[in-house]
Amino acid sequence: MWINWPVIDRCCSQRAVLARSQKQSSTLEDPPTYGQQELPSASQGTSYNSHALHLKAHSGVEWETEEEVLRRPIEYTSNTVPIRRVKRGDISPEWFLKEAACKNEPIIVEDVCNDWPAMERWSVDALEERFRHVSMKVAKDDKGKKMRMKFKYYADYVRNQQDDTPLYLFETNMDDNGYIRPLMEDYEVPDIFPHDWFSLVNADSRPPFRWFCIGPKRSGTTVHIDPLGTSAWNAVTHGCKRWVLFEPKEEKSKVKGKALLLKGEAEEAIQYFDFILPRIKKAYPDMKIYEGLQNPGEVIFVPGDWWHGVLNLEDTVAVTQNYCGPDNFDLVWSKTRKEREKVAWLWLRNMRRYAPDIYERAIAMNKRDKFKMRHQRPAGDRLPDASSSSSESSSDSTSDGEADLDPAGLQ
Ligand SMILES: O=C(O)CCC(=O)C(=O)O
Ligand SMILES: [Fe+2]
Repeated sequence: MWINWPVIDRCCSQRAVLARSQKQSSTLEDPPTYGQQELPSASQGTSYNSHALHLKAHSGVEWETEEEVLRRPIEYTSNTVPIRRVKRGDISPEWFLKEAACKNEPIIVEDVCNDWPAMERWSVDALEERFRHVSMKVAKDDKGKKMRMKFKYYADYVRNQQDDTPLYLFETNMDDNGYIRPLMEDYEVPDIFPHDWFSLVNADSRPPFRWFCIGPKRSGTTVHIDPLGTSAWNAVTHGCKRWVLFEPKEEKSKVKGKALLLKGEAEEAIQYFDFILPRIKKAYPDMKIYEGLQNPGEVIFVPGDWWHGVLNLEDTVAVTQNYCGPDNFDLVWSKTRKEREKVAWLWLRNMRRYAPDIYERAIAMNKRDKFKMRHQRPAGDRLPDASSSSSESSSDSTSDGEADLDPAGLQ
């Protein structure tokens, strides 16, 4: 059974990465076995190892291991901006709202979670003791179905994997799955993020917003924007994440280095940080590239609409939440009313009931932009660009389709 692991992880991780977005899921009670024939062929992408070897051969430096990229320091060129850092003890929530959140600037806050039980309870060993038989989401299979794996198998995988793009555990059902819920006791939302205006949407209609993540070393997330203009905080309890961020104004093709990819090169996180990002730095000297390392106890703030990507330099455990608050409401509302019409309607209804100030803000925006919500338009009247989604995230992006919105609900 064990011998099959390198096969399954390579197979799954090459085809699909994160498990957050799909509605259905399959449960794997025991490690699945995949046949050799299902391995991706060499033509599907350059493997990371062979590329690194190639580089070494040309640079004349002796080949060490593929771990080298994980230890390489950030290269500070003229267009690199180190992500700003502050200590939690030196700031207040008011300062954070005014100087970071409202200014839409990424920042790493040190010493935020040092007291969380998670700092001890979330080592892979400790998690394995508590969640041995609990299945968590680790990937999507070939048909796009979520794949779940019992934690005892995932823990073994993390300890032994040598993959190019390892299986990333992204579990979103933290509070509605009773087996996983104990994780919620291990951390608290940092008090510098007091707002959660999406909580006005009933839990069963609210887009996913909270993830428990385990990224084995070399895993990561390719450059993307989070959904619906939401901002995010991400707290690391174990390991180290390397981050890159770009301002919202930058073009998708540039931040992803599309024009700089050679034939056969894949766009996975490790290749991105190893050789695509250095090329981007050279090719676009005027583009600001925000970079930094996030260590245990630290929280990074990712402002809404900012491009961002991550490489896990070590086996890394983290929790992340996306939010809407006074700092980003205008962006989130303008995207939600267009991209998630039913959610927007349910949200507006509850704003009106429970948060009149937010309701007024949403209505004023609709008036200003002459935006007609679905219940205000004739039946069958679609928004001009309703299908376009500005979010590039691997997170939930399900559309609301032809939802039945009853105008009476807003009366
Ligand atoms: O930690 C990571 O890999 C990135 C997380 C992230 O950007 C996300 O969940 O949207
Ligand atoms: Fe993200």
